[in-house]
Amino acid sequence: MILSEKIIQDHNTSLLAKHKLHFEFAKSQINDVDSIIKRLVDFQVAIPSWALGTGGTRFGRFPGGGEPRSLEEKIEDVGLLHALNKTSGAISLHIPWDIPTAPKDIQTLAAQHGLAFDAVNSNTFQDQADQEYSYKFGSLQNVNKAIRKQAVDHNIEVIKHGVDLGSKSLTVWLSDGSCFPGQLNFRKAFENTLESLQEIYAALPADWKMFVEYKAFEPNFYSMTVGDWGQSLLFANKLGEKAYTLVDLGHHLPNANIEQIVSLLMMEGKLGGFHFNDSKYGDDDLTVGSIKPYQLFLIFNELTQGAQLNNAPFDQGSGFGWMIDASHNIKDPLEDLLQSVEAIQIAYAQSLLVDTIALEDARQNNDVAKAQEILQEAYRTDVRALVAEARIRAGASLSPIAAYRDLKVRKELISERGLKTIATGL
Ligand SMILES: [Mn+2]
Repeated sequence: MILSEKIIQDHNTSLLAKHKLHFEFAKSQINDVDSIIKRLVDFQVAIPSWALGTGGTRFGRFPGGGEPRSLEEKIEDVGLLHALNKTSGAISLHIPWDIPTAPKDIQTLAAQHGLAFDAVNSNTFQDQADQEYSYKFGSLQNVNKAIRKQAVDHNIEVIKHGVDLGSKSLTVWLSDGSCFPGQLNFRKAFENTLESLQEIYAALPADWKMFVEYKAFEPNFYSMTVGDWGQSLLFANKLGEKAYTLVDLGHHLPNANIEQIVSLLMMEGKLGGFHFNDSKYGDDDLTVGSIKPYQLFLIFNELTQGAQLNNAPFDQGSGFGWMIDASHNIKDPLEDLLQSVEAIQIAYAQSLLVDTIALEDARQNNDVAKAQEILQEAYRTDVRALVAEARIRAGASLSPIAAYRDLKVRKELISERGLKTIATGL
């Protein structure tokens, strides 16, 4: 299914009058709306191939209808999202779930939908049917050199698939760790992992980056070998200038101060990118901004300020990896992704409203209340009309979810693909 710009424009027509009223009001309240809108138009968030089907929990999975059955259909789904919001212009693939058998054809198809290929992701947290050794006791950390080599070779194969498609980065997330005290020699596990990562790093093309993603717990519940940003940064620093830390919002212990982590990683020039999602308890993979929107704003505030200080804008083409990483149970995945992208845009726009000079002045004078007021003034500003206006100017839908529903996208996907399809992936 393809949503043409004409269909989307026609759908916008009935919503335009109301939008104009909202936008005029926003313009009267907010300075320099055109520059904010331009930055919103330029900002793209990658969609992971595994978020297009219904996720599950260890208790069950309740697939929806019309889920993509192939890489081609996953690209088609991201194409639908991008047609609706013009902000989802990249797809992130997971190997071996999405091995491109005819990479040139896949590249052409993606280009037809206006999509680029974001980071490629390796998978050594599951055993595949055809692999020789099991990752039950870890992959890059494994005490057995042959198992480590198998995992290294897999990562190098993932890089090759990425090269074929025009990706520029590899994301490595390891489930490696231990479940019980005594199981693992922490130091040896770190050293083995470092040696394995160095072998993968050596296979990176010159213009590639490696993102080292961390996670505090799960599936290992006593220790994770890349368990927090400190461990990730340690690996990234030892690996070299092409290695970066990747922050997944759901991969922290409860109440971690993620915005502070972001600030310091940017100071070190080692923030590689983000996996956006939201959570209340653990790695819940809930819709971005659905639980802790103020935290999301504070993170974007650090990103915006860090980018200013580093003189490195983080919109399209900056080399940062911006991605949603979510896969949950009950919503239509495409509606969820539209909501997530919008939440990211809102937080980004609000962060651009912060009076950074006044904030720095308040900090310098230890004016705590003033500093808080400045941030909350930005956070409490309704920027939704700016986000909508950015979509109009980019040729997207004024209201992506309304268009998705009114144009009966899911019904059409079910009629094309069937009711009982299951996307490959988690
Ligand atoms: Mn992630």
